[in-house]
Amino acid sequence: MKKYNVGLIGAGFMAKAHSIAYAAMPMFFWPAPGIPVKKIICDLTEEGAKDAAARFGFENYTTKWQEIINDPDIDIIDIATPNDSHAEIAIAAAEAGKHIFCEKPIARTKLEAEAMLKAAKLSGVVNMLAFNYRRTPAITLAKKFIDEGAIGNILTFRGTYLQDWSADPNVPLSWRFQKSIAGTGALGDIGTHVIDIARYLVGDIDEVCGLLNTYIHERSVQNGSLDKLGTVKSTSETEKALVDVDDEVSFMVKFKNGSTGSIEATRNGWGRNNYITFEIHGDKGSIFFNYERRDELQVYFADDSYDRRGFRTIYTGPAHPNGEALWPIPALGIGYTETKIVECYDFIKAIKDGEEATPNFNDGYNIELICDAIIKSSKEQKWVKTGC
Ligand code: SOE
Repeated sequence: MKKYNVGLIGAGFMAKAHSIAYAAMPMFFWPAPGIPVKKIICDLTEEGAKDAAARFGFENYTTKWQEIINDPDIDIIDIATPNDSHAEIAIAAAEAGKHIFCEKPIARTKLEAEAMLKAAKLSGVVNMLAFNYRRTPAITLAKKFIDEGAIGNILTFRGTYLQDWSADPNVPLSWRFQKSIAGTGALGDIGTHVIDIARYLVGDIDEVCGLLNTYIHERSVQNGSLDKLGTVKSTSETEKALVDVDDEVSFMVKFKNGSTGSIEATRNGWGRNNYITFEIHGDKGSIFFNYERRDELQVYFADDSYDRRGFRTIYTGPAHPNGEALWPIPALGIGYTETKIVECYDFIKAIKDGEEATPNFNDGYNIELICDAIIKSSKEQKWVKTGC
């Protein structure tokens, strides 16, 4: 079985998720399409990198990501750093002929995304973005039902991604609140996950009409670069700085196929944790999903006899997408980790088969076009074509 040497750049929350996936993927998918080998990890400081290597199971560590790119033994570059370094690392990786797995959103701007797409196309390396939620078996099942025509032609998509980790003004200013590092706020960080799901299930987006809001305009500067996602609070004495990204975004969409919809994302929605939901209405039925109950898919088929009509709950298990590889009993429990393991399998399989992975840099670029159009629409208060 072929081995693929991984160089992971970044050592935070996402590095943890990716490391688990590299280790666990062959335990779930056997025979595996290949065995990822955790070769080297990079963090900003010697201490951080050494610690990350020990914790996440890497053979080696460095503080210079360029060393990993230049290492001929490395097959895969995994980018799990904040958004401002995605473009530079990904372009260097593509030029060195390495396959690339990159955290979402692809970059800070459409220009950066375009450059990444161009570099990846030129080199022909497999490239993939970590929009993992579409790998939740219930969402993949929704896609299967839609493709089979089980709910007919799609009329509307209503999606949300609501979190509350930044609702408290005492949550300090991490990189996620800074335009120079993150590009945008809730829009790029979590709104893009729903855009990815909408594109996956319904199709590409032609036009948007959006509104961005920032509610907390300044926060205390965070100690250290690691994002603590609301788990630490600042004291009143700490130095304050401006938040220059959105806390919340809502927008209406017109899909290219004529369907319509709406999407909302916030990190300030008290009481909501990882509230990714969508309701899709077709002309023959409906589908509803809530990530906080991610083993379940709610479906309504209008073809059912009149006295039996109603939403029913399907608990995903062995009969459903990737079910045989995951757990043998429905509702045993799908988690964030399982979505990352399926994602890892699809990525390694694409490399082995010499095929395109999805979602890839082209998808990421199109999502950036959509984000750009939402920002323009919010500024100019009008519908804007995405150019996708
Ligand atoms: C923070 O909002 C965050 O960590 C996102 O960046 C991730 O993409 C999401 O999956 C969980 O929340």
